[in-house]
Amino acid sequence: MKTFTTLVAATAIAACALPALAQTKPAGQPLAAFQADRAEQMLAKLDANKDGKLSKTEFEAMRQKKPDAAKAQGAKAGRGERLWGRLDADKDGFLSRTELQAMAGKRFKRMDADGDGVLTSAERQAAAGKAKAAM
Ligand SMILES: [Ca+2]
Ligand SMILES: [Ca+2]
Repeated sequence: MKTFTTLVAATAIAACALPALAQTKPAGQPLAAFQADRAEQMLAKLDANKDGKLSKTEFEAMRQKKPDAAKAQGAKAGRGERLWGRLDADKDGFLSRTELQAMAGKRFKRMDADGDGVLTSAERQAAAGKAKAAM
């Protein structure tokens, strides 16, 4: 019986060790994954003509659909223009996947409270709470 108990204990230890090994990736979402996800989500939602990039019209459609979000960002006359100017880095009149990822990266840095390059669910919730408070 003693042997059995030892065996169970050893198995339990091994079972605990496994998830620890799998955790070479920290809990939460790393920057690159966040950027890729965001860009894909925005394209999936906003790229009306499915050309893989956002035209200004497609991008503005989002802002008009979400007036609260635009307000939270402090939308004023001309703000959309300046925002677009910053986002369209190569000034081709479209937001490419790369440009959307750059935008997501900036957002990530604002949300990553402890700056460790990983967005935890707590940091996401805090950011969501702030957005609500701004409204
Ligand atoms: Ca561009
Ligand atoms: Ca973090």
